[in-house]
Parts: sequence; C-alpha cells; structure tokens
Amino acid sequence: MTDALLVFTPEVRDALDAGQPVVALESTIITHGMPFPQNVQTAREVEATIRRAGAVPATIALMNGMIHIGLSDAELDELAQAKDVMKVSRADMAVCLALGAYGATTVAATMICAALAGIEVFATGGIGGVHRGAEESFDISADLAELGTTAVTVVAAGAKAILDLPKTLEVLETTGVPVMAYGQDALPAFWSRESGLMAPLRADTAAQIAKSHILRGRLGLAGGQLVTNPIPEADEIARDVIIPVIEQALAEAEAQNITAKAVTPFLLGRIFELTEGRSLAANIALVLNNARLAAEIATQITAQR
Ligand code: PSU
Ligand code: MN
Repeated sequence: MTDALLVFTPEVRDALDAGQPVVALESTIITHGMPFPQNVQTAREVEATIRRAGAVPATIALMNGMIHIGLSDAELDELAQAKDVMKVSRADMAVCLALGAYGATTVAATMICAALAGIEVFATGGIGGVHRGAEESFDISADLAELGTTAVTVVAAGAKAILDLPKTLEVLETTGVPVMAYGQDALPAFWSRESGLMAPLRADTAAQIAKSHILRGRLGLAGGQLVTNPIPEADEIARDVIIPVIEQALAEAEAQNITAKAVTPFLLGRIFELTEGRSLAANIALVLNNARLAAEIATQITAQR
C-alpha cells in the first residue's frame, strides 16, 4: 500500500530493480542546513560523487502528497529555493503528505522513506542528538529513536558540538545503536576530527560495516548503524577555533528564546555567519566525504548479499 505513495526517478527504480547499490540523501540539509545557492550546488556534487563511486544517489523529499525517492534537476532546484518548506521528522510525515506541502526530510524521516523504498545506506552531514541543557528542555532529536528503530546504516561526520555529545552517546547505547568511528578510535565532532571522546566502536573498512549491517538483519535486530566518518584533515576546523563560536551561538539562541525545530537551523546559520562561511566550506567537504564512504558501503552490501 505504501508503494502508491512512493515516486521513484527512473535511475533509482532501475538500480533497485537490478540490485545495484543506492545511497539515500536527506533534504533538510538542503532547505534548512545550508544557504542558497551552495545548498543546491552541494546537493548536485554529492549526487555526482556517489555516481562516480559506482552507486546511485536518491535524494528524498515530500512533494504534492507523495514521497519522492530521487529528485530531478528541476525538482531539486525548486526545493532548494522554495519558501515555507516543512522540516519533516517522523512526527510530521503523514501531516505533510496530507497537506500536500513541501517537506524536507530530516535524518529520521529520510531513514523511514529509505527503508520503505528498500534503500539500506544513507549519507548525511551530521545527525540530531541530545541538546545541551536537555535535562531542562527535554530536547532530544527524533533521529536517535529512529536509529534504534529503522534498519538503515547512516554515515555522518559525527554529531555537532552544539549538542551534548556524551548524552547523545548514552541515548544511542540505550537504543541499541552501534556507533562506530571510521578509521580512528576518537568520536569525530563534525567540523573537527576529534571530540575529546572515544567512539564506542571502530570500523576500518566499508566491507566490515557492510558485514555488520547484514548480520544485524540476520540477527533480527531492529534499528540501524551510525558510522561517524571524520572530516578530511585539510578541511577541519580546530576545536579551539569552533568551540567559542558554538558557545556564542548557543548563548544567542537562549537569549532569543529559540526552541523546538528552530534550534538546529538557528545554530547552523549563526555559526556560518560567525565563521564567515568557513563552517559551510567544512560542511560541504565532510558531506562529500560521507557520500564516498556510503557509496562504498552500499556497494559492499550488494556484493556480500
Ligand atoms: N545537523 C547538522 N546538519 C543538519 C541537521 C543536523 O549538522 O542539516 C538536520 C538534519 O536533517 C537532522 C535535523 O536530522 O537537522 C535534526 O533536527 P532536530 O535537532 O530538530 O531533530
Ligand atoms: Mn529538537
């Protein structure tokens, strides 16, 4: 029945039918994570990177009451410039579809759509997590519960230090989500290769990540895997540079009473302004890096099946 709600681009449909590797991509990063026109340029580069690595990209968004698995060039352009796009997590999906509104899918919603479409690997920048002060605000991203529920392997550059990273790791552990750092022991923190924390697990090859993905299925374990891929050294922003910027953005969010869904986009926007665009350049580099790794993992999963 859900099939009638999914619209595939021919490229994605053919790849899935032929058992070829496909990598899902989210759309909130386009509409709420980056400014125009870098958002659409990055989305295109990410797609090209995945194709060059031998997989097919499927950017996911809600439009006109349908779940789009893969977007045409025109649709991508439209979404990147559209005003009043809903930021859609698990809670919003059905309402957005009922309204026929534009919906940009977060990590949580993209995982749900990817699973419905039969896509097992998803590349993004950063995931949502437990916000600092969550003991007061209760602000814990629905991304974490989704990782505990939906069987998609998500490649991210760690979580941003705008979050409470130790609490984020605790919630992921409770939810049963393996969090592995790729090629290092340290948990990466988005703009920086290290967070000051160790990752609970480590993975050194795409083949190993693919194998544990498949084994989770065989074991009947619900939920996905979180692969944290450190930003390339050349693009990293050192922790002592980014941390004061994060502190300032957080203080401004509090002073301006920014809450709920608006928190993450506000912080990202302010950090972009405060670093004079350097945070955006790093963000683009890490997303491309994650796209490459996700394509390798997807290729390995299809080869090992
Ligand atoms: N973190 C980033 N960039 C992003 C997001 C998070 O570094 O673009 C987006 C993702 O779509 C993520 C969502 O799923 O924000 C989390 O929002 P919230 O914290 O409101 O759950
Ligand atoms: Mn939140």
